Formats: sequence, structure tokens, C-alpha cells
Amino acid sequence: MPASKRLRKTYRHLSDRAERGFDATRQQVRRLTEDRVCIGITGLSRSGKTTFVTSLINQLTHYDQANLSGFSPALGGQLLGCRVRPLEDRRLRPFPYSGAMAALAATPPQWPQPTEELSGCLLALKLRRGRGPLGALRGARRTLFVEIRDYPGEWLLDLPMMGLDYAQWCGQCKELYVREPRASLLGELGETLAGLDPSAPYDEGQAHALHQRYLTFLRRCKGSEHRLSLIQPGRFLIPGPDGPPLHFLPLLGQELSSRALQDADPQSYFKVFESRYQAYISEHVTPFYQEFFRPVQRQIVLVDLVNALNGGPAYVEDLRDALGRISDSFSYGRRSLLARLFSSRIEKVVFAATKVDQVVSRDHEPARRLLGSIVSQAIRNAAYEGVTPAVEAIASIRSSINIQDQGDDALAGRGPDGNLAYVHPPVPEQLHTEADYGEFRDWKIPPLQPPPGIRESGGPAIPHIRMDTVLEMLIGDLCR
Ligand SMILES: Nc1nc2c(ncn2[C@@H]2O[C@H](COP(=O)(O)OP(=O)(O)O)[C@@H](O)[C@H]2O)c(=O)[nH]1
Ligand SMILES: [Mg+2]
Repeated sequence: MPASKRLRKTYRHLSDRAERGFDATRQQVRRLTEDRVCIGITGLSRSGKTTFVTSLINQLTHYDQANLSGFSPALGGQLLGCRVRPLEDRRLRPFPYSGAMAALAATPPQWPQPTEELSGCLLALKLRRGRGPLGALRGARRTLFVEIRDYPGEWLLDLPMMGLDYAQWCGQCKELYVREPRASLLGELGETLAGLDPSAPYDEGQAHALHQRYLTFLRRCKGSEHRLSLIQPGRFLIPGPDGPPLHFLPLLGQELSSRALQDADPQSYFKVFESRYQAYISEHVTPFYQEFFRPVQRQIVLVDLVNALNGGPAYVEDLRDALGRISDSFSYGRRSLLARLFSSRIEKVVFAATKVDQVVSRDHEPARRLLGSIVSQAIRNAAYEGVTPAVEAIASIRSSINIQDQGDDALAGRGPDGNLAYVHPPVPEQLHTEADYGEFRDWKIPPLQPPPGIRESGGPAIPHIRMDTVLEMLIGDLCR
């Protein structure tokens, strides 16, 4: 490339970066001067994020036809309207609300298409100022802007990599890969990666072939049969806006911190993988943290607990580990106004077990308590830092109804092949031993389809379980 062209490219790159920096600062200033809050919707793939955001928008835009008795602004009459607007941040795709509603309103109703892109929207809530008849008399109104950001939770699992160098990351992988079910899923590839000489000359053909096998391993970990939560590097399976990263692999053999390796040939496996690992952190992980994650002030972490319980102890342990790492990434606690100009911190976090309409209402409270015990360390950390933590069990779209079947609590709904009804084993009360999982572990969860009667536009609002409680936890205080 000629020097002038290269210079122009560098200049464009720098001015893009500067513009992005200004944009971010402008948005931070707006957040502080306006009545505005930024909420991060976090959850691993298939935890129910898209469905949650769709229901949240639907409930708020149809607040007068929704069942929101647990959301004080709706109950007390402060909420006067809600409009959906695009975000000023053009790097975030508009959240595909109308597409999701079209799917839910189709005949037969379908779940919204899975998406794994960064997306967002801005909700403008029109509120009556002040409570009670005095507020009504004064007739004063204000607008609360609620910024919603939806992103793959898997990317948060990469954030701890910012604090590890390549050799340390390999050490972590080694520890993780000796545990089942990963050890079996990795199979022979584990031995190959352990046998690869870190100082041997790098061979692109061999590395490419091994990377393909590594991707297959990661996909199997994440796939419907195994549903493991901790998938790293996250962008190997869910590439970001900058496309897939350059491939690298964990070397699982000898100790990698030796002096000899630090001085190894730049074209050795160790050095090539090390420099790609560093590029992964600086080009993918750090920008995501700075630009997308840091502005978030309140968090909801969605957890598909029913499915994890159904997978058994190894999966619940993996989920616990992943949620621990995700919540380590939140720098909890409030900060001074000035400090918040440059970075904000999480001030509230709600953990929600999703899709609880798959189990009878009697089991919702055990599900909530189990989630509480799985995230207990994160909750203790949050409370210690002055952050308000909360745990709830919800269904963004209630797709079943409670019925009685020969004296047993049962559920009825619609499956892919028509109506279905089922009785299921009880949700475990505790998870101290394998036996605690009981029959719940062997039960096959019937695939519920969304309920009929959802309209693409107009009310009534989507049926749900405790979306109102979650709304109250997330923004209730800001509406008063
Ligand atoms: N029964 C039930 N299933 C749900 C609910 N929310 C999501 N699901 C199921 O979970 C799947 C994944 O949800 P989605 O919102 O796409 O997850 P995302 O990957 O986190 O965005 C959906 O296709 C549904 O099958 C819910 O409230 N109730
Ligand atoms: Mg999604």
C-alpha cells in the first residue's frame, strides 16, 4: 500500500476513534444531565434476552392494558406513556422489536428469531411529577429515558482475560479441560494440544486444522446436548461487529512461563499464539468493555435455570462458575458525579431465573431460592459494595397455564405439534448432593410455543410472570 494511502487509512482510523470517544463522552454527559438510565441485559445464549426485551417494551408501551400491579408507577398512575426511540449510538443496531412481535403474532405463534448482535433501544417514559392528587393538580410531567443494551453474555466471560497473559490463560484452560464433561468432549485434541511443542516453528496449515477441531469442541460444549456456560474465547463462536478474530489455541503441555519460551523465535507456536491472544484482548475484548459495557448502570442477568437443573450437577457448577465470572466483571458501587463522566458503575443488579412458566407455580419459589444460592457469592459482593442485589423467577412470555390432572398440579400449553399438557417432577429444594437433583434431572422439558392471542400492534400486553416485579426493581425508584 502506498505511504499516502496508508497515512489516510491511519488518519481515518484515528479520527473514527476520536469521534467514538467524543460520542461516548457526549452520551455520558447526557446521562448525567438528563433523567436517564442505562440498563444492561446480560445472559448467556438462549437464556431469554431477546424475549425479555421484547416483553419489557411491550409491557411498557401497553402499560394501561398490562398486568403490572407490582410496578408502582403503573399502579399509582405516574406512568402516562412510553415511546420507543432508536439509540443515538449508531454502533448498536436498533433492537428488532417489530420483527419479534411479528413472529409472536404469527399463526401459529413463533419465538423471536435468535440474534446475537449488539442491539439497543431507548424508551422514553412519560411520567407525572410528584405523587398523589397534588402531582395531578400540578400537571407537571417529566420524561425518564431508559436505555436498553442487549449483548451476548459470552462476551462478558472474556473480560477476565484482560487480566491474564497468554501463558496464564493456557494454565486456566488446562485446569478447566481436565474436568468432565469437557475432558471427554475435548478427547484426542487435548493430547494433541498437550503434545504440541511451544517452541516449534509455527505451521499455519496444522494450526488451522487444529483450530477447526477446537471450534467443534467449543460448539459441542455450548450445543443443546451439553449446554455448558463457560465458553472462551467468546468471539470464536459469536463474532462481534469487527468479524471473527485471528485464531489461536491454548497450549496444554509444559509450563509456559519459562525464560526460554519468552525468548523463543517469533515464528514459534508460542509466540504466534501469544501475539494473537494479545491482539484479541486489545481489538475485541477491551473495546467492548470500554464502549459497550462501561456505560451500563443497572444490570439484569438472565439465567435459564430450569434447563441447567435439568442438565445435572456438572452443568449447574459450570453455570455457577460462569455467573461468578460475569459478576466479577461488574465493578460494583456508586461513584462521584465527576468519576461517572468517564465511567459508570453498576448500582443495581437483578438475577432472574427465566422461563419459569415451564414449571408449575408451586415450583417458582424453589427456583428463585436455588438461583439465589447459585449466585450467593455475587450477591454478597454486591451488597458489600453498596449495590442493591435482587433475585427473581420470571417468564417474559407466559406460555402455559396451570391445570389439575387427577389431583396433581399440571401445565397446559402448545407444543410444535399441537396442544400439550404435562405433570413434572418437583424442582429440587437444594443442591448439596447429586441426589438432590432427583427425577428433575431425567425429565425431558416439553418445548412450549408462545401462547396464541398476542397482537403485532395494540394490546392487550403479552402475558408474563413477574415482569412487573423486575421492572419495579430496575426502574421503580427512578419513576417516583
Ligand atoms: N416457555 C418460555 N420459553 C422462553 C421464554 N423466553 C425464551 N424462551 C425460549 O428460549 C429461547 C431463547 O430465547 P431468546 O430470547 O432468543 O434467548 P437469547 O439467546 O438470550 O436472546 C426461545 O426461542 C424460547 O424457546 C419464556 O418466557 N417462556
Ligand atoms: Mg438474543
